[in-house]
Amino acid sequence: MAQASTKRQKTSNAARDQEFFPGIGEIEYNPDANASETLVFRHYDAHQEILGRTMEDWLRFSVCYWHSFRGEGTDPFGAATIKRPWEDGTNSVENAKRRLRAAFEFFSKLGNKYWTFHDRDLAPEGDTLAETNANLDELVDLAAELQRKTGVKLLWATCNLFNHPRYMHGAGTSCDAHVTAYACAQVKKGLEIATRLGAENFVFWGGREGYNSLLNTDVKADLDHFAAFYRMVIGYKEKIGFKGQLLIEPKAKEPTRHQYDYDAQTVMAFLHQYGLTQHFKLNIEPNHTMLAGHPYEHDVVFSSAYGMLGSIDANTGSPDLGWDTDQFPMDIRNCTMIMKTVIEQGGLAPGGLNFDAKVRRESTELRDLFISHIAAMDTFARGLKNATKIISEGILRKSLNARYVSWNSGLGARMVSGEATLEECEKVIMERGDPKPTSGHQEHFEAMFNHYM
Ligand code: XUL
Ligand code: CO
Repeated sequence: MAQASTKRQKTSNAARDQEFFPGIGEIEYNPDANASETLVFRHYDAHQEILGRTMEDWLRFSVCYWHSFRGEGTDPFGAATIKRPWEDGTNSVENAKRRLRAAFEFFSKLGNKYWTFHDRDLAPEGDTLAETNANLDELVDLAAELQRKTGVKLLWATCNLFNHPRYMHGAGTSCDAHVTAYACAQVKKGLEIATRLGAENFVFWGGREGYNSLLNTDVKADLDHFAAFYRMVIGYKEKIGFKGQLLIEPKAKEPTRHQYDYDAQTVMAFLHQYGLTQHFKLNIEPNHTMLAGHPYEHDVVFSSAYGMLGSIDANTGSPDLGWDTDQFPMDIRNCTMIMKTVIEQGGLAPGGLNFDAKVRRESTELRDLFISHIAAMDTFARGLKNATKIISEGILRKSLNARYVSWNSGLGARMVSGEATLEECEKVIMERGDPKPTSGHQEHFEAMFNHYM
């Protein structure tokens, strides 16, 4: 008996000390690194101050668990290409724990302060909800210990309400109330573990919330049920005192033909329609924004304009492909546009920039996992610096304000305040005649923007 427990002790000590990324140390900042040195930060200097805040505080980088620690390089046409050394081919709790230790070693070396996960990425699903919850508790215990040791915090947790066959018709919008009840039970546990781990947000991405055919779908019933689901969520959140921000993540299509959370404007209209606006903000993923047929930064700008931008899934897609590719954001122009909006709204906290991105299935080495994150962090750091210049110099803003100057006084101001009437407008037009044509100067704006790249 004593021997067995000593042996078990040795095994768990060995597991604790195992290094999963040998040969890679803490990633350093070196602005002088040459082009081929991709395991260093050239622009992201965590403690450098910009506009009275550190880069780390502006950017609030987070690594996502599902792509970086559960992703194996599968795609709709191909099998796994990536084999990680911590995987033993089983879906056991033991394997899940080893994987989590590997993840925290990665976070500590990379230097991100946050992580995100789905409940089902973290721990294997059991035969019953009780068994599943017990598995989750074991993993959450370890996550709490690793968070304490490393100082890495939970940006957000979410429930996977789309993968299991039970959710094939939807979760919060299923035609079967029993299924929605299951989703509610799962979210109850999700909110409990999020509370336990101090999550700063809790995300809802409605993977199966949508329709494939309007012939078998009552869209009004679905949306009423969705609102009822969210009301129960708010009730429990308040009951247990979960302090995090609730976030909804829009996506236009995939996996369903039409997703109810199509884009930022659709989600804001839904929340408004059902009186839920004050309880939620949005988690915007630009890759999804492009699937809705919008420019990269569109939903970030729209949600921010209405005070609803809560957090960002920092990734990009290939619009030429047209499906959800979850690539690492590497485009300096795009990241500048995002950071311009983030600075203008005074920051993202309690949200952050979560890399909901995966290495390409051909990028099979462990170092690729580091390089992708480092390069994306550097791209956002450049975006932050560029946006800071744009905002500090104020030249773009001045030109923008000039375009709208007619609304600041006279009839424009009276229309905004509600004092003006159609009759008054008619009278003014009769007196003054047609408006003079004005130039939009789009190319002038684009040239000014390029000056800062
Ligand atoms: C799916 C997606 C999700 C959410 C969390 O496209 O982005 O990973 O971010 O469920
Ligand atoms: Co996402």
